[in-house]
This record gives sequence, C-alpha cells and structure tokens, in this order.
Amino acid sequence: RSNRISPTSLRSRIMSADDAASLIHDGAVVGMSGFTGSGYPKAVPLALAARIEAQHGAGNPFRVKIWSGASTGPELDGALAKADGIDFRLPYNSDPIAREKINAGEMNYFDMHLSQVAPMAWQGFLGELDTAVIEISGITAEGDLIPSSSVGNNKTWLDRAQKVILEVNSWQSDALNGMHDIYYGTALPPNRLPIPLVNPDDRIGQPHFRVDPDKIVAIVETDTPDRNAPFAAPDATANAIAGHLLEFLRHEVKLGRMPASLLPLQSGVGNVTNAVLSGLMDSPFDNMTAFTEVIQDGMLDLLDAGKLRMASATAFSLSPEAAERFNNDAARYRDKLILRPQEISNHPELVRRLGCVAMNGLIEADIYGNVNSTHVMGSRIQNGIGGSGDFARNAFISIFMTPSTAKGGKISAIVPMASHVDHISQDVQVIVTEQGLADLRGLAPKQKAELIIAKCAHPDYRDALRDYYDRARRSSFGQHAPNVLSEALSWHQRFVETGSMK
Ligand code: 0RQ
Repeated sequence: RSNRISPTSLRSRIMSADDAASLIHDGAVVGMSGFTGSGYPKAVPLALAARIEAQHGAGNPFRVKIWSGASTGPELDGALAKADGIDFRLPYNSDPIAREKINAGEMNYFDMHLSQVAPMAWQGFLGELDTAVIEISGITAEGDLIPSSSVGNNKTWLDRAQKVILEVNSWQSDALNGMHDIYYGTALPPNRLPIPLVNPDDRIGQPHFRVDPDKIVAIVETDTPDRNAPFAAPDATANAIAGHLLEFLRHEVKLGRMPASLLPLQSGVGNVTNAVLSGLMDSPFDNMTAFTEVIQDGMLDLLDAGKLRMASATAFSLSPEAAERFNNDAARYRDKLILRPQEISNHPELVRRLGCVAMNGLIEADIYGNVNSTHVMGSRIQNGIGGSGDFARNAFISIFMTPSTAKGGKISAIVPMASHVDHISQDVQVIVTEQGLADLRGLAPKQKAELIIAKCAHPDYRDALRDYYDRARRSSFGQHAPNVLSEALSWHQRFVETGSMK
C-alpha cells in the first residue's frame, strides 16, 4: 500500500484492477490518460483486455471506444487492440497492433489535431464520455489529484466523464507535485477569452486536477514504469539533417531575424527531431526555451548542459534510461519544466503569440512543398497528425525534416505529388533532408519545385523528378503549379506493384 492517497474517505474505493475493469461495459466510451508512452493507465486496460477476451471466448460482443491524449503504451492500445476490443479510437496512435487493425479496416480511427480534442469533446458531437481512467501520482488531503508524467486531456476527461477510475502509480516521482500547470479558463464560444500566457514559463493555472469525489468509482494502486520506446542513436543521416538545420538557424540569427537565444522551440516526435536536439548541444545558442508538446531525451540533455532555460510541454517522452534518470532526480528539474493540458501546450493562439520554431518529421513532401505526415502510399496510416498541424500553421518558422529516402532507398521522400496532404504548402516554410535545406519562404510554386529538387531530393531520384517537372512545364493544364495528372501518383502505384518507386 502506498501512502499517496491522503483522504481516508477515499480508501474504501481502493480495489483490484479486475474489479475496476468490471465497471466498464460493452460499448462504453472510455477516456484514458496517456501521451506518448507516459502517464497512461497500466493495470485497468490490461484487466479490461482480459475481460474482453473472456467475453469474446464466450461468444459475447465486447468492444469499447477509446479517447486518449495521444499514443499510449503496449498495456493499453496494444493489449486492447490485440483483444480486438477497440471499436473506435482518437486522436493519435503509434501502437503497431492498433495500426495493423486500423489499416486492415477493423478499427475506426479519428485522427485529429491534438489541441482540438478537448474543445471538441465539449462541443458534444463526439457523444457522452462514460468513464475516465486516469493515472495520477497521488491524491492531496483536499482531494485534488496530483498529475503524473503526462497531462494530455485528463482535465477534460475528469470533468466530462460520468464515472472516474483512478490509477495511483507510486513509480512516478513524488517530485512531480508542483510541476504541472492546469488551466481551467477555457470555454466554448461565445464565451471564450484570451489565454493569459505571454512567456513560455508563465504559470496561469493550478498544480492539481479537481474532481467530483462522488464520481470516483474505483482507485487502483500501481507501481509500474512508463514504457516509452527508446530512441535510436543519431546516425549519419540524422546528423546531416541536424547540421543543415543548425546552419540555417545560425544564419537567421546573424541576419537579425531571430534573437541569439532563438524563439521557443517545438520539436516533434521521432529519431530525427531528437538528433536535432542533440545537435543544439554544440550550437552557439544559449538561454533557449521550449514551448512544445513532449520533452524528449535531448531536452533533458539541453537542460542539464544549461543550454535550455526551461521547457513547457504536455508530457514526457523519454527513453527508459532517461525516464529513470529523470525520476531519480526529478526535484532538480521542477523549476525548469512545466506540464500543461494539451489544449494549452499546443494552442494555436499561444504558438502564434510566442513565435515558436516548429520542427517536425514527415513521410513525404511533393515538389511544391505539400507535406504528408500520416499516410504511407496515400492509404496506410503511420501514426497520425499529432500536434504537427497545431504548430506548423501558427509557428514563426515551420520546418519539416526527413531522410530523403525510406525503406532502404526504395521510396523517395520527395515525390511529384503527395499521396495525402496534412500540411499545405502555405504551412511548410523549410524542408530539410540529409541532402540539404530548402528555404521556401516567399517563393512561388515553380521556384519552390526547383529548390526542393535541387536541395532535398536524393541523387537516385533527382533526375526523375526533374524529368517529371520539365514535362509538366510543357504539358500541364496550368503553369502555376505544373503537373502531369496521369503520372503524378505513378511513383506510389509503382511501389505498391513492385515494392520500389524506382
Ligand atoms: O517505419 O520503422 O517501419 O521502418 O515511417 O520513420 O524515418 O524513423 O522518422 O521517427 O521521425 O517519424 C512522419 C512518422 C516520421 C513522424 C513520422 C516510415 C519509416 C519508419 C518512421 P519503420 P523515421 P520519424 C508533434 C509532432 C506526425 C506527428 C507529428 C510522425 C517510420 O514524425 O508521426 O509530427 N509525425 N507530431 O520507414 C513509407 C515513406 C516513409 C515511410 C517514413 N515516405 N514511405 N514509409 N516512413 N517515411 C509531436 C507529437 O505529435 C507527439
């Protein structure tokens, strides 16, 4: 028994994960905590998956609808997807089993901007939320909830759900208490007001969630680590991308377009963006800040080195080693880190006001600078749009980066026409690959195409892109953004048929 549950009045609601899961019924809409492998419930979803499997074994239907913050861990999305227990899921997934189910057409997935999940839940068209299952790190004597390693949409799930199941995880550091800033000032139009945050380190809310104690139907105690996927060590490609990007930032500072401490950084998920953070360790920039979605290993390194002054996010996204390192020494980071609800960490109003430098990964970009972040060959979802759209459209500079090829060179990341578009060319200002960097700001489509082909495309595909573009310049219906429509997606079709775009 941990001593993390202060109010004695709540102790009677402590029960096993199996008993708590039995309170969730077939067809229920369940709001889960969790964001990129941190702060997700670890016991109740596993027990629910076992219950679903037993029901299926007895010939009974049992599936639930899952709302979360973003991706979670294998004990949640993985286990429930494996049990064939998820009928519908929002808003971001990176679990491989769930991905397979979605791409096999067996699971409905609503991929949406992460900043919009909470306001849309309040709008009501998503329906009622039956149960919230929320991991926390403790309950105060006043009955408020001390958040865990992610905030995500927990505030909204706790407010909207009819029933609340809490997982109190004593693996989470005590020192998390005080690190969060939960803002309760959001409202729907016509009552929406400005959000009073003007610096990345402003605190505008309170450290704890409030909850109606009468809604708490179960409390489950756990002592289980977050399970984030480890990062790959930056390879030559990632280092080359980071090198081009840092040179660009130095140039912007030299021309006086950005201060020497840069502007608040947003860094997306993935190995490449983590490599850029490592690159910033050896950069001339000091006193940097981050206004971002997740705190990765690279951000902890920058904080430790004194390069980064503070970081604001909604969740940790640390490798298992970095999570241990953070947990053993969390008090040291308390004044430098702020975790907020994702509707605030990713809020377009704040991203625009602060002037974030947005750095996100991509699946493919076309020669006119439209970016596909989500769909392989136009139809298979990889993860989801995540926060990339929240940041890209509203950033001071919107940067996208990728290796120039995928799958051992069989796929070009630069294509004649993107097979799916998440970020229109107006939201894509800089594209970087290991080949080079294309600064697309202020350019017309044909100027962009020439730059992207010359700077970003892999040499194996450059001539074919030029040939496509030259022929488009001769035959296209229009000459603003010339295309050969009958050929524009032929590279993708070739890959689907032969396993290579070549
Ligand atoms: O798949 O592991 O099966 O080989 O996509 O690709 O190159 O390791 O790059 O980890 O940076 O991820 C866009 C997916 C890039 C990510 C994406 C395959 C590739 C590999 C991963 P394998 P890499 P990264 C805010 C920001 C959307 C959300 C976002 C992402 C896998 O950045 O999910 O930006 N972004 N959030 O093989 C086929 C291509 C491909 C391809 C890559 N052209 N065709 N497969 N892959 N390009 C933060 C949050 O939202 C939390």
